[in-house]
Amino acid sequence: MTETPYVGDFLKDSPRNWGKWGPDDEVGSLNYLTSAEVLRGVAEVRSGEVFTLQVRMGDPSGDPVWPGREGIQRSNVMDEGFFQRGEGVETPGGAHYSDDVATMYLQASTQYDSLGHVWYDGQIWNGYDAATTDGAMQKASVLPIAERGVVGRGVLLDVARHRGKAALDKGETFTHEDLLDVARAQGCTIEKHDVLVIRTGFIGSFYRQSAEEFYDGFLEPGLTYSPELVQWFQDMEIPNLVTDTIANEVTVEPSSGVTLPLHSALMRNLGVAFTEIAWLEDLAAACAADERWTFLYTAAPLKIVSGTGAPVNPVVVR
Ligand code: UVW
Repeated sequence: MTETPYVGDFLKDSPRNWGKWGPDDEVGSLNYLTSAEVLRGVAEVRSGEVFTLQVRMGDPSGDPVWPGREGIQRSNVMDEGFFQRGEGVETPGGAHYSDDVATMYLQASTQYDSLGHVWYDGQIWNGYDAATTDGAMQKASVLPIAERGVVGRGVLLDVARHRGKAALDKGETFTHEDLLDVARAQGCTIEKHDVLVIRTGFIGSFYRQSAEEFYDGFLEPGLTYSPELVQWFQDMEIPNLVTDTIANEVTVEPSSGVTLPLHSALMRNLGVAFTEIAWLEDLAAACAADERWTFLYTAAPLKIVSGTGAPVNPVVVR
């Protein structure tokens, strides 16, 4: 059996955008989303329909998360019962209120990863020392992405629908060539600087089965690494990859056995922003109904200082 290569060797000739936007950059390929790109997105709005792309947080039936993480733990620490028992602090005027406390993995819902979330060879995005992640991310945290916001032209590529499936199978892969085929079949084009929104149906399938079935032999479907795919992202200057999977790519790259190499090749090396666990079922149904697959994409993760990532509820207007 051949050994799985070290990711740094596997990606040794992979392109990088380090330094392209200066030595202090922390938002990477989001720099492609200039004001002109915002207006290109706005020009796609036709019907005024609005779609929110976050999954529910704290759903009693469970939240889809990477194995080993947990969904949000929300608990109520103030409610009418406190006031009835005389434990609530009454205020002049007598209005009562409720309070919740929550604990969560910042990657445990629809989220933006910080550009420094994944690394190898002791360096994160833009060449910052990986030691800057110790304790709290001093560089390339989610905060600069949150403060900037993400607005541009989005294009939905419905790979599941194209393959005639409610959801792709575990471990099922596709390439950038497949995305071009999907776009052709949908009658739309992927343009330079588009926010790529890719539907696999996988997160939708989480809500139709038991957690045991969903996590059994955990192997998400998704984009799979090739040097050509990485070069295509580089040539197309893609700012943001959004998918309805937990990790935006096939869990294990089948030919090498490397886990999640696109996190390194696209996020760490090119500075492509990753948005994961997106809810795309409603948007995809609307796009299929009137065969319009492009829209205004807007998003801003929470401004969590030093965050490795942050929850987000992207808003699409079409
Ligand atoms: C991992 O870090 C494993 O994945 P994600 O990008 O989904 O947080």
